[in-house]
Amino acid sequence: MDKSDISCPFAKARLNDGFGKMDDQDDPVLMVLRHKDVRRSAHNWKTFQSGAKPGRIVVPSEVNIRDVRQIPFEVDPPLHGAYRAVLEQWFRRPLDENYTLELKSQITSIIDSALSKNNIEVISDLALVMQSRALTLLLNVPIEEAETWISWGTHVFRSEESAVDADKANILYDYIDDQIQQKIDNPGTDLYSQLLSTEVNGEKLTKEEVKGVMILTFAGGRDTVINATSNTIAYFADHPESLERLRQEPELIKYTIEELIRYFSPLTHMGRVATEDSQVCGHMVEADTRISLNWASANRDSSVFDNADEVVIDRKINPHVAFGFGTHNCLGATHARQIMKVLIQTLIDKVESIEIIDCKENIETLGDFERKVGFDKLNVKFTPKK
Ligand code: EMZ
Repeated sequence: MDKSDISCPFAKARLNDGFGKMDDQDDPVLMVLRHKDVRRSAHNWKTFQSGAKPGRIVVPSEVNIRDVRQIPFEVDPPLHGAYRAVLEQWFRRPLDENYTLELKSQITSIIDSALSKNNIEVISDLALVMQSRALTLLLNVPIEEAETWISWGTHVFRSEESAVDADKANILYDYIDDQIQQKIDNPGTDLYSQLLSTEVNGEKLTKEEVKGVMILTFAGGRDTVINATSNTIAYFADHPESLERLRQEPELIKYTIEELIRYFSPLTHMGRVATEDSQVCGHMVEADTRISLNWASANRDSSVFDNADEVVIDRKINPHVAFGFGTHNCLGATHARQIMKVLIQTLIDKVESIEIIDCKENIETLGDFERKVGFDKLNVKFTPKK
């Protein structure tokens, strides 16, 4: 087995039952495992809602550490669509030429610095730094702000002691409150100021709503982007032939990005709360209980993907659900894809090979299932292209 391999713990349950069960802080979750059922349940937002108590659709549940509703993630249609409509344009900025150029210069300097060292720990010294700096572009704030975010570590709610750490969450909330106040006093061209002047259904967004969007922007794209980029580096370490092939055929990069994201599925699953008694895959789901849409399992469903457990870098038909599915598909996906694209292009341009020196896997426990989502530590050595 290669170090970069990620096996799917749900294969048997997906085939046999179509669902898996787990407890989460005494609020059980029925995980929906098949691609078809995941898409169908995601589509059925009336029965499986996102607009439950803030924090409850996240697994592990964040109800004990968060009262603020994340927007638009924890809002159902039609209000969801109204929020989404005003946010879409801003979150498409990663496609602008200047944005891409700045991202390119950020990532180039990170890879240059990795190349100049004997070895580098990818999670803290590369992926976290890259995610934080890139986020300054998404927020349109000075790059220096990234230093503060880097000091928070790889997850804004999780710490070594706890999967939902209230003290840690409060650091983020206080920071965002403070930033919002600063932008009320001195508006600029950043995302906070933009949101503060935005109207939804004829009303200006409140401070609470702006905070809800900002918490999501900080939390949603944090460990997910870190996992996607660090797993990408591990993958190319194990598969120099893929790096070489992309050097020869760069037109394949767009397929490779989707395929890596399918294979890694950086976010294992996302919950919903049933508004009425119903059924999923022949299993009873009672009103006010939770299901989860298991993107990681759906993405390995062999009735949809040939060689589902392999990375096929030129896979052309790829209906993966790693960015979710339906109304709630990921708002940050454009930014995430752009980071992946620039990272891969930079590796192609500058790196001959990557060697994994040692690593520690990051394993999630979901009831009886254990899933590798990436690494806690990944020490590698980069060799420059001649
Ligand atoms: C939530 C979630 C969003 C949650 C797309 O995912 O990401 C998780 O990492 C956060 O903990 O609050 O933002």
